[in-house]
Amino acid sequence: MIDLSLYLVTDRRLSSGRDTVNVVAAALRGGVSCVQLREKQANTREFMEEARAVKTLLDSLEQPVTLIINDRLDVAMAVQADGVHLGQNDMHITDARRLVGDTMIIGISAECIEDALAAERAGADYLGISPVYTTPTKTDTAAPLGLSGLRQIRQAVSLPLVGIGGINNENALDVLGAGADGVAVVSAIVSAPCPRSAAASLAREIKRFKAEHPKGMHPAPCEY
Ligand code: TZP
Ligand code: MG
Repeated sequence: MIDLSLYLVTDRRLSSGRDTVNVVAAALRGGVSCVQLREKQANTREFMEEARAVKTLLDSLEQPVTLIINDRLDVAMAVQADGVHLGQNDMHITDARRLVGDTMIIGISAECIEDALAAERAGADYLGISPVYTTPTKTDTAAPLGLSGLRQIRQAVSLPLVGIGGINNENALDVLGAGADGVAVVSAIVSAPCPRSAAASLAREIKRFKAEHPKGMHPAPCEY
């Protein structure tokens, strides 16, 4: 089972020249529960090498941490990652399922209720609700959904949800309060002077929130 609580998404451009594998190692020490390797610059061979190195790192942990590969099902399959994350312009989930069946976690980015409902119907394992807040990290996004948009999606689908976009220490608990099962962050961890302590303080707050709300914040589904 994937633990979406604190979902790290990597970005080498925002890592202040630090190596992605080292940033991931530090974030793991801080307590991230899931790692998505997102490589928009690397060529396929570099992506493969990095994915293998991160997989080796995750496999060496006492407590397994899920590895998700962004965009590239072929890379995910080749390194035996746990899953792949697909956006609305990536391979369709139906085609991905045809290739990997239920052996792999498939996460889908949803920017509106319709995306979320379609992904749920198509058999997604979780949704990345994007973007919750404005973010400079990804420029080709829809308008921010805000907490109300996130809440509406929470009410429309029963899949696990992770919010992404502009999430940091200041607003992470609001995102959980609106019904997300976890928060996905890029810059709040990879650009932090100390990715370990940035992850640790987010993880601490999230753990506290979850202890106070053991059933999560799942309002009853409504009719659409
Ligand atoms: N998908 C939707 S928003 C986003 C991605 C990859 C970037 C989020 O980055 P940050 O730095 O956590 O706002
Ligand atoms: Mg994509």
